[in-house]
Formats: sequence, C-alpha cells, structure tokens
Amino acid sequence: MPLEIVRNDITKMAVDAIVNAANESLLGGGGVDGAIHYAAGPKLLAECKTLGGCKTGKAKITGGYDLPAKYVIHTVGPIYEDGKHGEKALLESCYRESLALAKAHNCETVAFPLISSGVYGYPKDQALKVAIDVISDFLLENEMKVYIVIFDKASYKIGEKLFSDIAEYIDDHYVDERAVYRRESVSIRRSFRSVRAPQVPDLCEYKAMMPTEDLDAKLKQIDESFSQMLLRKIDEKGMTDAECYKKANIDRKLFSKIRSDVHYKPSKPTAIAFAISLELSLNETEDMLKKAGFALSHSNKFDIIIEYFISNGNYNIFEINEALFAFDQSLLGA
Ligand code: AR6
Repeated sequence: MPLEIVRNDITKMAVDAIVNAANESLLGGGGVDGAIHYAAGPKLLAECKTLGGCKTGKAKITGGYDLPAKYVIHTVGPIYEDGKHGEKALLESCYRESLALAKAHNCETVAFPLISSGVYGYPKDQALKVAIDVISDFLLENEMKVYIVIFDKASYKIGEKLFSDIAEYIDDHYVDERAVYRRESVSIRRSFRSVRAPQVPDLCEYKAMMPTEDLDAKLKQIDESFSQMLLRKIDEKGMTDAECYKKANIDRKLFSKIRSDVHYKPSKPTAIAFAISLELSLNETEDMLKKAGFALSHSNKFDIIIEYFISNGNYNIFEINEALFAFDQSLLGA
C-alpha cells in the first residue's frame, strides 16, 4: 500500500526519512519535535544550528543520527488561527516540500506526523484530510511508500457526520447471520413443500432467448479468473494499469504479480481495493470478490463499511481507509 496510516511513535519508524513538525528556528521544541531530538541525540541539534532556520510551509533535511531513519525532514506548519489566514495552503506546502525533498534524496519510505495538529492547533480531522489529499496526489505521479503516523487514537477523527452515518448504517445492516440462516432455512423448507420444481429451459432454449453475442460473452466470463476479470474491467473502464493500481493504493510490484499470474488469489482487502478503484457497482464488486473466493457479508463491520461507500458512490479509497481505521478495521490495499 503506497499510503498507509499507522499508529506509532514516529521516532521508532525504520524508514528512509521521518518528517519533523518543527518551528521556524529549527532548534527543537516540544511535541514530536522534542521526541525526535531526544531520540536522535545532540548531533541533530548541532546540524540544525547550521541551517539558518526555516520558513513556515518550507522544509529542510538533516541526518537521522541515532534514529532508525536515515534522514529527518524538518518542516514548519502554520499556527492555526481560524482557517482564514492561509493555513491550508501553508500546510499543503509543508507536505509537498517535504515529499519533494524526500524524492530528491531518493527516499523510498517516508513517515509524516500530523503536522500542525498539536501545539499549533490545526483541527485534527482537517489536518488529516490535507495530509491525505497532498500525499495521494503526489503518489499518483511518484513511486514511494508514505506513512501517516498517528500518535494516539484520540488524534484520529473522521468527520463527526460521516462517523455517525457509518455507525447508523452498520446498526441497520449488521445481522447475526446464523439467525438469518435459521429463518431462511425454515422458509426454504416450507417453500419446498408447497412449490413444484420449476421447468428449467436447457441451454439451447436460453440461447434462442438471448442475443448470442451477450450470451457468449457471459459464458466466457464464468471461467474468468480474478486476474482476467481485473484486466478486462480496466480495459472496459478505459483506464491504464497504472491509473488503476495507484487509485487502488496497490504497489506496482503486486499489480505485476497479479497481471502475470492468471490464477493469482488476492487477499480480500486487495480485491476490494481494485473494485473501488474501478468504481464497480455492488453487484460487480460481488462478482469480482467471488473470483477470489470471497463475499461481502452483513455479519462483518468491514464489509458493511465497504458496502456503505459503494452504495453512496464514494470511491475515494483514502476516505474509505480513514473510515475503516476509525472503526478499527483493516485497511484496503496490499
Ligand atoms: N510520534 C508521532 N506523532 C507524534 C509524536 C510522536 N512521537 N509526538 C506527538 N505527535 P506537535 P505542531 C503528534 O505539537 O502542532 C513543537 O514544540 C501529536 O499528537 O508536535 O506542528 C515545535 O517545536 C500531533 O498530532 O506539532 C513547534 O514549536 C502531531 O504530532 C510546535 O510544536 C503534531 O503535534 C509545532 O506544533
């Protein structure tokens, strides 16, 4: 998954670069800045002293010293006043500048804290949205693995409205499937007693009833594997492979594996990620999942959240992942 949201202490991340939410002096402070300086040791401060500070919205890079990360990218987020003082543009710039520096230093893995969302007061849900938007735009054009590191669960909040809508949807749809199975099997037994088996037309009769091209296409699809269906759908949607796997938050290597192995069986989150990327309807999503041996169920919160987004026509994988994270579910992607 090129973009992943994880709960961790950023000083523990073994990545090429971690990003520091610093202040303009670059001489250390509290919050994540204090933690990074503490973990990196005094040589970090010594190097920072040579940099001549950093303007809000800009970024500078140093070594990582005693950290597991090779580099620290120091960026200065805006102090949030009321959202009308250019805070959003400055925060976007922090992510863009940091990513550009990481790219210039050939970093393959980068971890960000939620810049400005602590002492600087940027509302956490909005800070997260800015992070996700800028990083996902960047990943459409660049190969990199980026982590957004959330320090504590409380700092992670999807919009109240979205949260309560999803919670309501889960309440309405969550069922104990065993109870449904018992109910259904009773009614199936009853209907068996009262109804005679219907006369099923044979294949030739079906053929006569349907336009042959349609039927031939449908018959071919019965034996289609997951990989074949995926490639067919990519063509039908007029997408390129790269557009599809990037939108699915799947990395290129995994996509190549699926492309070259006609019998590849993806994990359920990966299969769903492709369905979301292709903007499949609920029925098509079910079809695609079946090819990989899965189904959507109403006894599973993960599935209901996916169903919620598909039925609302919201195919933004990053928003879906925010919601899955908020409900403690595993995320979509590889
Ligand atoms: N790992 C990951 N995230 C963390 C960690 C950690 N170890 N510690 C805190 N956070 P803040 P700002 C989260 O206040 O708002 C400093 O004094 C935290 O929960 O560190 O940009 C600087 O010197 C929050 O969500 O940075 C500046 O003066 C996020 O990191 C000023 O604070 C950012 O909180 C910058 O303020």
